[in-house]
Amino acid sequence: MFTLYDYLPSGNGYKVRLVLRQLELPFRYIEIDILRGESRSSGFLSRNPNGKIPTLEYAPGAFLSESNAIMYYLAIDSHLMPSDRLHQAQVMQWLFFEQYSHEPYIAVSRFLLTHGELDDEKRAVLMQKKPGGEAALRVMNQHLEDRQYFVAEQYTIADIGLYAYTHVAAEGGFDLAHWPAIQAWLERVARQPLHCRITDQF
Ligand SMILES: N[C@@H](CCC(=O)N[C@@H](CS)C(=O)NCC(=O)O)C(=O)O
Repeated sequence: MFTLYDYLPSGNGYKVRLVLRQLELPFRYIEIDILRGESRSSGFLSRNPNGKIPTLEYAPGAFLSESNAIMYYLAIDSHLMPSDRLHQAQVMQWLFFEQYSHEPYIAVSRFLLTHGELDDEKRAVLMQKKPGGEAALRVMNQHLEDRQYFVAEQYTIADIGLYAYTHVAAEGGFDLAHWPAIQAWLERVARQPLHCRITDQF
């Protein structure tokens, strides 16, 4: 059975939880309190030397990290991944977009606003993050204006990867009312069979 090392509020962890649940793969959940430094303990660093959740123990003593790589590993032969080679590459395109052009702005803003006191230093970082986050949302909204899903008109791990932090973007100060195509897509994703919420305990 898989073991997932995770932190419940994490969107990166939520991606993996969603895939495990929607593929009906049983797993053991171990909470790592990143605020208390548990991701930097020697025990955890022996599982992921980069000190980050999510980390999946896919076989006894064998670990995989990076949320999008874990999703790929779990979903490669499933209905969450298209079979066509170009479509698979397009899934990767959106997952790289998520990590480089979306997560560093939207997820980081959410973390700053939901963890600890808001001081001047944090306010300055939030202001720097705003244009990048809005740019990512603009790209997504434009892509979704004439599509149901990101790739091949089917629900894939590209949608899961982007849903994770987009559906809680308001917690990072981003107003999704400006982006109607994103809002409609979020509802579509949330209606998928076996959907779970970021706050659901395992
Ligand atoms: N690129 C990584 C990012 C993982 C990441 O940033 N994890 C954060 C929580 S969302 C973490 O573990 N932080 C604790 C730490 O850095 O000690 C992924 O997609 O999995």
